[in-house]
Amino acid sequence: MKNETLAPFPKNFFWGASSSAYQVEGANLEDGKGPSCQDVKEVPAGTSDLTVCADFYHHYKEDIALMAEMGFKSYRFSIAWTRILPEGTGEINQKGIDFYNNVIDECLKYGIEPIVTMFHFDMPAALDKRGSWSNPESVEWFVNFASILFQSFGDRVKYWLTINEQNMLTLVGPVIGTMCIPEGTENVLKEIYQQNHHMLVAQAKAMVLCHEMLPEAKIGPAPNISLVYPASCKPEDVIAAQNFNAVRNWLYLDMAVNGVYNNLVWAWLGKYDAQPTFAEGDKEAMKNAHPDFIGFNYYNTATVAEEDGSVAFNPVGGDQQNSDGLAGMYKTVRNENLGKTEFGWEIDPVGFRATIREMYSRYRLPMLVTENGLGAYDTLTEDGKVHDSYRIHYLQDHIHQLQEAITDGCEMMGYNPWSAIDLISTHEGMRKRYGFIYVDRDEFDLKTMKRYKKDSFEWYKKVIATNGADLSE
Ligand code: BGP
Repeated sequence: MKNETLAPFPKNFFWGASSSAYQVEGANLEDGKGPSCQDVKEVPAGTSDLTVCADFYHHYKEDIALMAEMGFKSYRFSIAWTRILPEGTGEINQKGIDFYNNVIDECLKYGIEPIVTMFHFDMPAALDKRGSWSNPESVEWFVNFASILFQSFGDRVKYWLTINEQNMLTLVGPVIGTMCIPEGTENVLKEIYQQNHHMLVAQAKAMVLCHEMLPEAKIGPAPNISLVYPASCKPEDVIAAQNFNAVRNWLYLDMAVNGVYNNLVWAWLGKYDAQPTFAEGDKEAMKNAHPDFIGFNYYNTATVAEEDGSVAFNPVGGDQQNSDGLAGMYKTVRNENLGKTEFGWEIDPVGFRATIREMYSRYRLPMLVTENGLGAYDTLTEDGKVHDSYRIHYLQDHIHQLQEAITDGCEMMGYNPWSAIDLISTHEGMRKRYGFIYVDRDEFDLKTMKRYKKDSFEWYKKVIATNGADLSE
């Protein structure tokens, strides 16, 4: 469909940006916070640990003021479970509640809508010791945490996201540092999908609870959705693309929205005796949950071909955007039509439009972009500038395709790219920067921690001021 003219962005569109607690806050064991899996994991060689990050914990006023200067309408951030409940369950840490009260109030002071992710990759270490998501009790742990959040912040937080990138926790947990498989597990695939099942039930129950406790609030999932292309029009490649689409994308949204397991995934798990076990009431719980919108992260598409027997059986290989393939299901191939970031992720703005169109036609719910962005090496010049035109170009192209998708009839609530401010990457340290705001620190040298406005900061300010009408540099 060629659009001669583009529909304007909706009024009250949530222009903003994202972050997550464990990647931005620092102060990882301060003021009573307990350790999460991120604090106890072995970080990849040559990358910073997560003790200081961007030190948002001590700089939040200054940082939110900068977001306000850009004109943010929304700020999507996560709440660290272990700041609220240091052990994951039990005693509440009042200082943790105070911190997020301050962050929320600071946002509201500037008319910035807080969009809160309840869980972003940071399982309490104390709960990891009790089996993490493998333990059926994890459903209640999460629901208890959710009820504390709704109780404490629900008077001011109207938009909630349940679990960030549950699909990546399941598909590539080891690279993010989140996978906790109990010792002696024989069927690892089954264990992974049992964990996934517990997360799905926990999410469903949290959505129902949110609607009960906060009738005015809206809640949705936040998976990482990348449309999967077939490498060619060879029918076997199309089947492979359907396989990966099911395993990577639709499993999560079919369940969140319709309360059913994706049939392709269910059949695939059956081959390995890996279908999850349902506890009593799970089926009803999943059916009862109804998200108000779909939050999703988009970085690029994937392209796959028929699996020719060359892919090893490894259900957790690769990273969020580069899959190692799945034995018997698909083989990952390079899409020669697309460029790549400096960190090896393909760049596909048109795929953003295609992904949105596909999702909207499948689920018919309003959608909120909760991440998108370019990880790059940025350089601070001697006069305190960061000339990140490469980031501006990436964002321009994606926002343009977002507008195409809106013109195509897709209902979009907002755009919150990754990330508001530089922070630590999931597995590539501080050097992989995404922010509009530069933080003066290196991988290991904390330097001044001063904030600088990148060129993209001024550009995004203009985009927001014109409600997306002026994307020019
Ligand atoms: C998403 C995660 C974020 C973030 C982003 C960029 O998968 O939700 O936490 O880190 O990807 O990824 P990376 O840091 O690996 O570049």
